[in-house]
Amino acid sequence: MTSPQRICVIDSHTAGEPTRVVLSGGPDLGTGPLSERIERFRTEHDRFRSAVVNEPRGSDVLVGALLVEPHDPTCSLGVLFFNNVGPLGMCGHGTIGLVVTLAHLGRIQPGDHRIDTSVGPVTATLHLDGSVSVANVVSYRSAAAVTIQVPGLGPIVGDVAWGGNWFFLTNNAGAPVEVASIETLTERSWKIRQAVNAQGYPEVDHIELFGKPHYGGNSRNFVLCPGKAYDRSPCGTGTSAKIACLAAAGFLEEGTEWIQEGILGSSFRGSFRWVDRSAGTVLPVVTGIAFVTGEASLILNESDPFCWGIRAGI
Ligand code: PYC
Repeated sequence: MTSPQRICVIDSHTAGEPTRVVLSGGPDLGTGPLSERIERFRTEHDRFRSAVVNEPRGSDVLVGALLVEPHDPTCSLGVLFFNNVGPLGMCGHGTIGLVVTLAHLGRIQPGDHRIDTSVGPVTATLHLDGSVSVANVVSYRSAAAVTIQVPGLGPIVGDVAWGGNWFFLTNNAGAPVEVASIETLTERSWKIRQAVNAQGYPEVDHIELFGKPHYGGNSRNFVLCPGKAYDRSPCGTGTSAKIACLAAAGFLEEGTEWIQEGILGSSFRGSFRWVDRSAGTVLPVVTGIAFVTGEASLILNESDPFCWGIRAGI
């Protein structure tokens, strides 16, 4: 019998959305760009992903963050994000959680930290008050006001945008964007996602619905993630995609703050600067707070029938 594998993790939540940082015990993905290493992770180590984030050790909502050596020479660390169904591109809440985790461990100090990800480097700033700002990857709206015919719902108009992940964003939430509607919003978003994918946008794996803010923000969102879990936070990449759409539509000026509330009422503060105004590309900066919730060793015992997590499929 082989001895169990131990994986050292730190858990946190960012505006309610959990992150599990894998400090050690992860697979050796070799060297090279993180875009290549995430493919190796996807094809050769999927059971590790599932073991870390899925039940019985995790849950559908948990996002994993595997610390790796950076490839980009300007970065001091690298991270690969993943969730209950596969790898993620960037992850805003996860980056904030990672920075707070590393500060908790005494590994980083307030200031700027360049972090390599599978979709490009980002800059995270740990502020003296413990909040974290993430200057995300270049973001943009790729399609404006497209009409999607959603079976059972009818036509839904929305934008398609990149904010480190691909989003379809619509104001047509169909129900109040509040906790009591979570089930309805989930089912609606899932139908929209399937229709969006079938009608010309196979890359979209996050759906973002907007409604009225409750706590003085500019907007409130509901974000459905690729594995059908809703984001408890306002979603960092979703806020970036929203800002890119607002900028492209001329509804938000460079440097002006946008407060994005999430479904639980927690919020991220965002703003942007133009990268190329004529191309509609922006650099969004998203600020939020995270709290460490646990330090643990995960134990992977091959004789456990659920050693590699429960992958129920959706
Ligand atoms: O904060 O970018 C984010 C995110 C993506 C998926 C879950 N959270």
